[in-house]
Amino acid sequence: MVSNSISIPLLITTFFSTILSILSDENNTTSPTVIRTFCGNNRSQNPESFDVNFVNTMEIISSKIADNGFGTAVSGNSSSDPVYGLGQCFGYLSSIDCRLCYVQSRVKLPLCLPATSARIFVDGCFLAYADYNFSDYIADNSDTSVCGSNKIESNLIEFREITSGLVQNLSSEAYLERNYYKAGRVSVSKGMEVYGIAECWRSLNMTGCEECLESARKSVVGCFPATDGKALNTGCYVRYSTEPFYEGSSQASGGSSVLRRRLKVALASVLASLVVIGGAILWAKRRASTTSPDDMDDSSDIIRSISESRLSFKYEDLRKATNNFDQGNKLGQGGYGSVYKGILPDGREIAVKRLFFNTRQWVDQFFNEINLISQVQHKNLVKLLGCSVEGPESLLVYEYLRNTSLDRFLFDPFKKKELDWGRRFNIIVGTAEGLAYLHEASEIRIIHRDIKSSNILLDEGFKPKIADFGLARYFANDQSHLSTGLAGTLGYMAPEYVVHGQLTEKADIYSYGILVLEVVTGRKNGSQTTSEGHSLMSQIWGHYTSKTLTEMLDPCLHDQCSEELVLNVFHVGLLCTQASPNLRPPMWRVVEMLISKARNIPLPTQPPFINIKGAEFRNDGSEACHQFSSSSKSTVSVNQLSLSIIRGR
Ligand SMILES: *[C@@H]1O[C@H](CO)[C@@H](O)[C@H](O)[C@H]1NC(C)=O
Ligand SMILES: *[C@@H]1O[C@H](CO)[C@@H](O)[C@H](O)[C@H]1NC(C)=O
Ligand SMILES: *[C@@H]1O[C@H](CO)[C@@H](O)[C@H](O)[C@H]1NC(C)=O
Ligand SMILES: *[C@@H]1O[C@H](CO)[C@@H](O)[C@H](O)[C@H]1NC(C)=O
Ligand SMILES: *[C@@H]1O[C@H](CO)[C@@H](O)[C@H](O)[C@H]1NC(C)=O
Ligand SMILES: *[C@@H]1O[C@H](CO)[C@@H](O)[C@H](O)[C@H]1NC(C)=O
Ligand SMILES: *[C@@H]1O[C@H](CO)[C@@H](O)[C@H](O)[C@H]1NC(C)=O
Ligand SMILES: CC(=O)N[C@H]1CO[C@H](CO)[C@@H](O)[C@@H]1O
Repeated sequence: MVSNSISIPLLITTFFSTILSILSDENNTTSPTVIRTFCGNNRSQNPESFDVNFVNTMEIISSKIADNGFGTAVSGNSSSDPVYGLGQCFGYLSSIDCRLCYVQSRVKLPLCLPATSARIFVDGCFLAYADYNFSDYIADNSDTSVCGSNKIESNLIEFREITSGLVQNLSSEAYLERNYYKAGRVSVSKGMEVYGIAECWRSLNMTGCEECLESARKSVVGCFPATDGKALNTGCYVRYSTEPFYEGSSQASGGSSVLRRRLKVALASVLASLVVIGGAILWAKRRASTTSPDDMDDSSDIIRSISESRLSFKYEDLRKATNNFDQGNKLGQGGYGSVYKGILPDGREIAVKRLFFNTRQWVDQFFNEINLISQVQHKNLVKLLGCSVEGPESLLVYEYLRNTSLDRFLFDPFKKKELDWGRRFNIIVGTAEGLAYLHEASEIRIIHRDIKSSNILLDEGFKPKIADFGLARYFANDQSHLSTGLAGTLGYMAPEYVVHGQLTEKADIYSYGILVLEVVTGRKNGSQTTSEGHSLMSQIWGHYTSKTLTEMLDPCLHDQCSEELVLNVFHVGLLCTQASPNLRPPMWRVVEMLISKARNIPLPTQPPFINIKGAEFRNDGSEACHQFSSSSKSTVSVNQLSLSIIRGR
């Protein structure tokens, strides 16, 4: 159910996005293509802090690149997994295209994690990170060239001579340019033009740039007689092509199919503008509001129409509300971005999430998603108040909860005393209710994917509210968020999800089970192993089989509740973490088991897992997340219970 005031802008938005995709690409793929990704061979020793630094570095680069098409950054320090980064758009991109290209590279690059270094060449930009300062590096042994598969069929000798002349000229001139960028074209024969560019990263000095280009030139001419060649070097990029690949290159190339295409596109955009203007007028009339018809570019139009919705916040307001995203206001870091506390001019307290991914590219779909999620409301779900898409980055606005998150209490030796049995039980039940609602009762079926103690927020009365739900749907196609955001939460992930990528509600139920056991034992899974090296889960299972489960109860809770109740909760936790997804009860049943007085709950029959070689798997963690199908080292078979599972922190 969408009200009128929203549906019309959305309509326009959808329409516009269709037009935009036609404009930008004939086959409806708006993302620039990835030329090649190079992942380093070394793995990070400490993936969690490495990932955080990675994200911070990318956040800095994102803002620098938006300003001037180039940026370097470093986060962390030498003793704590520093991450250096460098990003640059090629000289021919407009600033909007540059951001789109950056987004594409930013989304794809984390697939290399936990490698300690990686770089990616996208058609239009470059992005790299490493655990050392590489900003003046010009070469390494992975430098290579990528040649097109089409070959020149006639005038081969002229082509060779003239194209190598062009490449020679460009690469010997680019380093003298202010921005180390030079583009040019020559005519080989009638009807055949060759276009080329040469460009260095701006962090190099002049001699470095000259050297790099010289080596790139040698490598790219090795592509002859391919019609397209690209040299991908550590410090620079050289390309030639018979296609006009850079902007501005096609204007003079008369008579070609390109020109005709441009014409068609121009016609389409005129038509589109007419329709949009018509739509806008209609909409403006309905809303009886005045919208200034200033000339903005296409994406601003989408954004403007969204800005009018009730869910929309002004970027500027949110920036002010959070005191310019002051570190002191930072509440934490979630799967999709960092969260800051803010106070609106009217005194309302809010939590503002800065998304890792700049969603400008998919702004319309994204907004649609926000619209849907904002309709999913339940007392145990954090309320989404709206978003901001018009500024330099995408922000989400949530209600603010006073008492931060469950982990801050549960794993703090002093604060955990505030969580008496009654509060803990309410948290367990409330979380189950919220999750049951997400799985079954909301209009859209939502699998949370990231249930863990830091995603359970607490209000003043210590009532639990689940945070961070819904977005996973939107980012579902991008496994990359797994490696950035979830790396630290692998301890909660169901074996079938980690290993086979099978994502159903059952994976949430597993995570919920881990959460329940953490809440009653007051221990974090994996953080406290006994001298014999037993994990929390195997300890619990051991006590369950020898009927001494109450010994695992958090000492703070002794004498606060009946043994029967405690055992009931333990059993629910164990039922939910059984290795076979089919044996885990659905959430509505969990709620029933927890609150019914009948206590006729089945007994867990299967241990959570048998931890054979947890340590070995650990380093493979984030890789396993996005390479589900690949045969990874681990030998896992859920049914045979011969599991080796990722260790928690
Ligand atoms: C889009 O077009 C490019 C070349 O024009 C092609 O390589 C690519 O496979 C196409 N993508 C899809 C999804 O069709
Ligand atoms: C990988 O680690 C080895 C040994 O620590 C080091 O010598 C090498 O330079 C590293 N390689 C990269 C690409 O970081
Ligand atoms: C560097 O990291 C160490 C260990 O995490 C920390 O104690 C120290 O304060 C950091 N130094 C700086 C300058 O950030
Ligand atoms: C990285 O190295 C370059 C050149 O040596 C230097 O200018 C730059 O400041 C260094 N960056 C950092 C973050 O140390
Ligand atoms: C390269 O530069 C030289 C000198 O400016 C010029 O004569 C020649 O035509 C150029 N070659 C190409 C292919 O642009
Ligand atoms: C330029 O950078 C290179 C490394 O890429 C370095 O070896 C050289 O000393 C630098 N030259 C100057 C003049 O700074
Ligand atoms: C819990 O901790 C143990 C030991 O640290 C580990 O083997 C297990 O994979 C962790 N995660 C889960 C989901 O139990
Ligand atoms: C850490 C924190 O903010 N704790 C607060 C949780 O809520 C209770 C009740 O409002 C406060 O007394 C605590 O200070």
